[in-house]
Amino acid sequence: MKILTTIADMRAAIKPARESRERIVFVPTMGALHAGHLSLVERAKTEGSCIVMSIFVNPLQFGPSEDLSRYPRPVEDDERLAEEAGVDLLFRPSVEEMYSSARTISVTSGKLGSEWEGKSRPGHFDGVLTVVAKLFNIVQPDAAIFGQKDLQQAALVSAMVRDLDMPIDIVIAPIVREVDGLALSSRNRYLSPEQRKAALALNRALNRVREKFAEGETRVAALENAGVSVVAPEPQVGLDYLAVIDSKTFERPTVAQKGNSIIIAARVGTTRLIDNMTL
Ligand code: PAJ
Repeated sequence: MKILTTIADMRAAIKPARESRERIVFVPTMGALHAGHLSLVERAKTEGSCIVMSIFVNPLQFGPSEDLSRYPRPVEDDERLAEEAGVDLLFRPSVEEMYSSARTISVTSGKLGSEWEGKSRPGHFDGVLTVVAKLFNIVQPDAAIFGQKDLQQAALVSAMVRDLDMPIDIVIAPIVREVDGLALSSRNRYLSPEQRKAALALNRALNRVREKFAEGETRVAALENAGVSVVAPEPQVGLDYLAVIDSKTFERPTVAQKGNSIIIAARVGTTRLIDNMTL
């Protein structure tokens, strides 16, 4: 595995693969790699032969009171995990390399970017799309893999590629969970053992909504109430939102249908967690 820290080196390293018409598949991450990230690499290997991963903790997508400075950066573990997973090129630029002081242009994420996660984290998705657009321009992959874990992010990246005519296939890979159901996240390492247990309420709430739907309940408000009633008794869990939405538009229907998504966001202590499931 080659590790590149400058844009020029990254472009030079990818050139031979492009010239020999290898299919280049890209997995963008912020590091603190876990089995969820590594599942994206596995998926990437089924899509192409040259696998590029980026590790960049993107300051643009963190709010002023968010966890940018404490976000985990286990550099050596990440390099080892990426190499073992089969990454060919690892792009790990500095903030200065990615953002020149002259920078004035950014991508705006539109209406969808200001709802749900975007409402709770103003500017977050503009930051995500700006860095993803930059990374796409640097790597110029044929395909890129994103996790369903960040459902709204995946929808927005797909919309950006469509609306800005970027010739990149976006692949969405399923959520990897712990055996007890907790969705893997780099932020799980902030949780104390007690909070870790409380965090399972997110998954339980999603499952409860799914069960209700399977039993024949289709009224969205009733489904959402069933989910909220699972989280409400947990003193450690502060619910931000739980909603049944159309998986493409992220709008709430009044009557739920198969294929809709249940999305949830909650704070456990100071850690914000998100999860989702398909009905
Ligand atoms: P990060 O949170 O590191 O996630 C990188 C990728 O891994 C995303 O596509 C995310 O959806 C996926 N992922 C995270 N947890 C997962 C899980 N449990 N199962 C499957 N996939 C999972 O998302 C970002 O970084 C950033 O916003 C980024 C796109 C890199 C832009 O900065």
